[in-house]
Amino acid sequence: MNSKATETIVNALDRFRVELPSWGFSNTGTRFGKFIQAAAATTIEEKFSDAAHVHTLTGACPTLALHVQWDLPNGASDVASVRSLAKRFAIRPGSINPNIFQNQEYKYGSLGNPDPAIRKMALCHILDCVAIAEALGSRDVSPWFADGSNYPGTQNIRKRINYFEEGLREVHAKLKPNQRLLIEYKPFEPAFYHTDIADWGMAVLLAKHAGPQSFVLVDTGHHYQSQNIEQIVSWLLHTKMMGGFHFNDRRYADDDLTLGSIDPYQIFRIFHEIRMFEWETQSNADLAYMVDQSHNLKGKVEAMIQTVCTAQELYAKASLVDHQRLSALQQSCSLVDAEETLRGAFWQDVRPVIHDWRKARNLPADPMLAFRSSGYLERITRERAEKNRGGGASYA
Ligand code: RM4
Ligand code: MN
Ligand code: MN
Repeated sequence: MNSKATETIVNALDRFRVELPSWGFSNTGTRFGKFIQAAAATTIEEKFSDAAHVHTLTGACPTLALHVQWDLPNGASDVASVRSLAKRFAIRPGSINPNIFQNQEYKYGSLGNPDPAIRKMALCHILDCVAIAEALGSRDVSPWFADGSNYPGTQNIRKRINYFEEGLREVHAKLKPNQRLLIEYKPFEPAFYHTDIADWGMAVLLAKHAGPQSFVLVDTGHHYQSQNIEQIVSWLLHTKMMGGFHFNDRRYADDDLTLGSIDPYQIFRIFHEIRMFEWETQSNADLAYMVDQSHNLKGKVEAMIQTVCTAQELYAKASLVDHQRLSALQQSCSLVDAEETLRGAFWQDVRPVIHDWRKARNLPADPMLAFRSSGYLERITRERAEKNRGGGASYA
């Protein structure tokens, strides 16, 4: 690789940060049950510890996304202890995720529920999350709504749009100037007939209605098969509505598999559209890159290290695209050469440069190898095995 390409990758990696999800370290399951891992994190302290370990090895994940009900079960009264954990493990709290899907009350929805008392309950919880985010210095509040229905005719879709418009507007009104509301969409699961925020168009309209600090969150697993996600990303960038990502991979539905395990070219294409946008506009897209994965079979920490390394590789590859050249080829409709310019970057082996970048930043050249020889897994397995035998009371 020539020195210009090396420099491009180094600059890209110096910038690239990806947030880890606290729930990616805990025992999560499928709708058929959970497989328990002896080393899984069951406390917020253990989640911080695991995330810090991944950050120490990769240098790319300084923040940890928190799910309020799982990580701060006592709400605002847990803020002080989260702050001290953040300090102790040198990991900042990242996006704050309300939980408006797990309580029994939310059987027929949260902000979209026909019952005003339940809508109010959901709103109060999200507002608590806004306050928690502020207290923790987190910029993004990112609710995901499981709201929807399973059977045709059973809910008034338009009434529910109104409820969402009202509720999200009230949430927006409570944001501090530096905060953002990221609205995530998902076309299926747990609701299987309609979900209230099914796609990026609905998310954009709701975000616009809520106010200027609302943006869309794209979870790569939340699309129908064969949907062109990078086109959605391009639209969101163009309309300044792109807020951030939940990265994962999928083969069928919201599988939450490790990033790039099924279709690395898909993630590369997303990164490419972002890099190309930044090159054309000479601006920083300012997106929250976050992981949202559930590791049922792979070891939790290993899966996360693998994910972060894959994200770095694909981001580095996307940074290698010759934008000037590609732009000219697109303009002249030189199809094969344009496509080869993109594909050529994808097929570059960026790993040697990434190894050197790591060494230059005092990071282990091979984070997975370093993890396996660190003794960390053996230690947490010893310390946590007993607790994990019970399976844990909470979902994550
Ligand atoms: C949902 C969605 C949310 C995540 C939950 C656990 O499918 O992706 O972002 O918080 O799963
Ligand atoms: Mn998600
Ligand atoms: Mn999901």
